[in-house]
Amino acid sequence: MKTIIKNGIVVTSTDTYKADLLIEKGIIKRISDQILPETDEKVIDASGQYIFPGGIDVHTHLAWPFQSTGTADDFVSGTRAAAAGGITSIINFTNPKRGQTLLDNLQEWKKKGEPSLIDYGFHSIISEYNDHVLEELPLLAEQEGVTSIKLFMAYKGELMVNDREMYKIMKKAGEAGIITNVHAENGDIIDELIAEAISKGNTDPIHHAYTRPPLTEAEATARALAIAEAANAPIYIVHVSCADALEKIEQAKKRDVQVVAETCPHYLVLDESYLSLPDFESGKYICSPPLREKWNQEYLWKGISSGLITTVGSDHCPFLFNGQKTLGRDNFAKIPNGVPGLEDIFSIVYHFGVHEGRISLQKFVDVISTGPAKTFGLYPKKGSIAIGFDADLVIFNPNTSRVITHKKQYQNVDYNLYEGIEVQGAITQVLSRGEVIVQDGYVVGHEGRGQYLFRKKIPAGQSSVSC
Ligand code: DUC
Ligand code: ZN
Ligand code: ZN
Ligand code: ZN
Repeated sequence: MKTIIKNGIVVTSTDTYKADLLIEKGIIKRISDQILPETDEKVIDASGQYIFPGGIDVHTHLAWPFQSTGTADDFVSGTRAAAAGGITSIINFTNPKRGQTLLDNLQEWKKKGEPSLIDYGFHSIISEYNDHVLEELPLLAEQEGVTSIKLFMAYKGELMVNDREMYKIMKKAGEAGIITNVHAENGDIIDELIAEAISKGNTDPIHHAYTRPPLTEAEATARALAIAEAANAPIYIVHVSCADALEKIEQAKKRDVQVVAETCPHYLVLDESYLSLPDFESGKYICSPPLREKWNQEYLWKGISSGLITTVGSDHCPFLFNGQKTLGRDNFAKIPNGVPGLEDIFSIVYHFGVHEGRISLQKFVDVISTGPAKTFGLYPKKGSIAIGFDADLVIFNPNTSRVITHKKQYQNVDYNLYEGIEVQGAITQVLSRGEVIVQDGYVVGHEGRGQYLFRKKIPAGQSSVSC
């Protein structure tokens, strides 16, 4: 089956130009001023619309057990929401059980991922250090194409590892061509600040932010970067939320630490004031790191523009408001940490970034697709529009607008973080490996069509694959 997309405006991380695309067997075969249908090609008219490479969200927590509960989206609802929102590939976090090997754990997660509508891969979380873990790292990369792992510096007793363990794991990971994602918050200080707050009766959601101040993120970020430097290993700092942490990354870059930085849509657009909303509405906005004072947003956008931040990931970690978030109605420390965002990341970054003039179209494509593809070993198969790439494409009408509401979302959550916000532009069609999976804004792709992403290793001394 061949498809021709006619008259669209192709946007990549380096160019914007008018062209027709020919897709054959899921791959982009030709890009030309004009491609005329010959026989039985399906023709899609994209006049006046942008054609973007599909979004690649490398930070999702579908089907993720956490804090005595679990996230509300599984791989069906989550990837359906992703597709609707212009995301054609995700990399989800695993969560190992105590005593389980990484490889056994991965098999369980690959099984969970099978019903996905879009392509999916995994970062293996390591929360329990032992020598077996070190032996398994090269096998993960070689046999399974898992070329990224994740370590936590917070959530003691559940996920946190110590500095020595981080050093050993990161060193071995680097040697195996694996990049280490790090959740950088000083868990020990945070746990003590939480205990102090609770003992004083400070239980409202705003105390979530006060007990995780920017210094706890900046300190952990600097420490993680020092560990990566000592281990001579690549490091990916997830969900950078504030200027203080970004400054540590900038300093490390100057020392040639192999660091890549990510921020999330909620840090770019929402702020700490949401944690003081009445009637426990604030509970909806609890994530870690917490939403920050508004002035930080400008630094994050500038970080994107300057190339200090090369990825925006959703950190989609959805919990229902009724029944999950409300567990912490009387005690902020019991509110599950996490917010939904997979369905909105593409539109939110486009609207507040491109439409409102903070970043260029090229930067948008870079942080939503090309950057993550390069960092996580998916390039040059995914992450751009060029001959030989998978035809993962988003057809986007910039001349319309829509209002975000949970009433029209596919995410399995009873609220939307961006409820009522009018965003410019609308996703009209999404193609995944040449197959139309979103038509006129509605998901038509079927469950189980997603493919497992076996990813390339990160070459020694680098923090991403560039070719
Ligand atoms: N932060 C969240 O908000 N949720 C999942 C884990 C994390 O680091
Ligand atoms: Zn995290
Ligand atoms: Zn996360
Ligand atoms: Zn506007």
